[in-house]
Amino acid sequence: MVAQRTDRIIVGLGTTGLSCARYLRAMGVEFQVVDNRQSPPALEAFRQEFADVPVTLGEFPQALLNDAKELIVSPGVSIATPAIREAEQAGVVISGDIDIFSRQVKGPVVAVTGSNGKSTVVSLLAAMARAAGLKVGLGGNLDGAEAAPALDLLRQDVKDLYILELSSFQLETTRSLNAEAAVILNVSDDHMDRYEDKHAYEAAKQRIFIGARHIVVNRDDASSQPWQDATRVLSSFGLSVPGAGQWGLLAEADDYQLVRAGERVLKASEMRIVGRHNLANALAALALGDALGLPLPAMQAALCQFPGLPHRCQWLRSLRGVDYYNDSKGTNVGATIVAIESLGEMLKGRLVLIAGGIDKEADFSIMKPVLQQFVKLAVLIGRDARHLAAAFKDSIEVIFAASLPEAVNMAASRAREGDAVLLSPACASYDMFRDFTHRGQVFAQAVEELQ
Ligand code: UMA
Ligand code: ADP
Repeated sequence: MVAQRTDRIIVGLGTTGLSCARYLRAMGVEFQVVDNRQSPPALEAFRQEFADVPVTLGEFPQALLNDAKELIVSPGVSIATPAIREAEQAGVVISGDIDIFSRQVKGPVVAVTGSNGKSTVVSLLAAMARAAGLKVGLGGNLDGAEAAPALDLLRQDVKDLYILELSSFQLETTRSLNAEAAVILNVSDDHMDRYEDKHAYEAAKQRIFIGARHIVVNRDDASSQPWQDATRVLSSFGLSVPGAGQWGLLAEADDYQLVRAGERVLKASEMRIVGRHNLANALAALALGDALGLPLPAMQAALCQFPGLPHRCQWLRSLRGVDYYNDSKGTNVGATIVAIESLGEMLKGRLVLIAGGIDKEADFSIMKPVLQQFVKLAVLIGRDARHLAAAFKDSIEVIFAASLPEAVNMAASRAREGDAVLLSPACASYDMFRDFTHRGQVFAQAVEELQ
């Protein structure tokens, strides 16, 4: 089908592109689709549902883009892509699914971004809101059976509350958001292959505060502060003793108390999720829930019951005194450092780390202290294994595996009673797997098959 000009063009035919198409069709709006890959993942599903809509694959058709009124750009496509920039300079509006969502949504929205902990915090907050009897729409960047791309949520019944996990990529194209409550949980290096520098990455994250009514900040991370409108900061969380109206921790004998100012809320040992990072995540969810007016008993009940998410420091199995953990969602250096620290502190022995994949131009040298303290061996896989090896080899022993199952076998043969094997790649998965979920599944299967 020859593509004639249309006002709206969806750029990218993955999960987001498909959700945009379904939404625009439901609204009776005409559109067409472009993707610079030859076989994008949602192509087959799209052709079945939208046989009448033109799809242009391969190099972006510049004239068609320049002639449109609006490009709805998927998060995987940078707005700095020359073809998108040129269309913008020709006067075309650049938007994205979150931008459309925020203009059309009928209920309050909570928006959560950050380098790590987003999925855990939005899932916890959703559990809290549901425990309080609210109907919740949960989605955005979040993956998994419980989540939906943002625009799919608008094709369901109206909800009492919408909770969105947002990536910096999604925020790039978001011009208005107007969240009831918004937070940048933390910032550490990620996606340095996509951004010119850390400032550009942080600037994308700052867009979460556009029009926000309550801003929650992390006292332990200056990057979570808004660059503008500091007067709208209403509450904070952190791993220190909190001031009035703030959330934090009190150290007790062998435990921690999660507290709001002087008021005790919950003991850390009452929660099923473990590690200092999860204390921060629980406090962030409490601060957001509080900003929304959720009752404390519902929030406490949800915190006690929340089992944690799969692929995040998930315990799989114990074999001959060795525990196996799946942290496939550890896709950047910051997440992997946290996984090593929180498991390393609990262990009698040491960790065998399985890492590697697409390095996103990260700086692995900052892992040196935790590697030296907790890790005895790294088994490296994937496209950029040698980059990781160059940074690791002065601290610990490094070996290479050709596949993840081979890495599991090598790790199992080297781990001794009291040690643990941890998959926390510090890298993206797309060189060897469909996504981090697929990588976690392959790991779990290989661990299951160990004799
Ligand atoms: N791509 C092209 N050409 C195109 C369009 C896409 O090469 O024309 C490539 C991108 O560079 C990318 C891949 O295709 O590598 C996927 O891009 P996409 O925009 O089509 O992605 P979706 O399938 O729509 O999934 C996106 C999020 N993925 C990314 O931002 C890469 C999903 O988050 C999210 O669940 C989904 O939208 C629904 O909102 C996943 C993710 O990995 C979990 N996110 C990153 C992260 O958390 O670190 C940001
Ligand atoms: P995200 O959605 O931002 O990727 P997740 O909640 O899925 O975050 O957690 C991914 C991984 O990041 C976890 O397995 C853990 O290793 C690490 N992590 C989780 N919470 C935090 C935090 N608050 N600070 C640093 N690292 C964290």
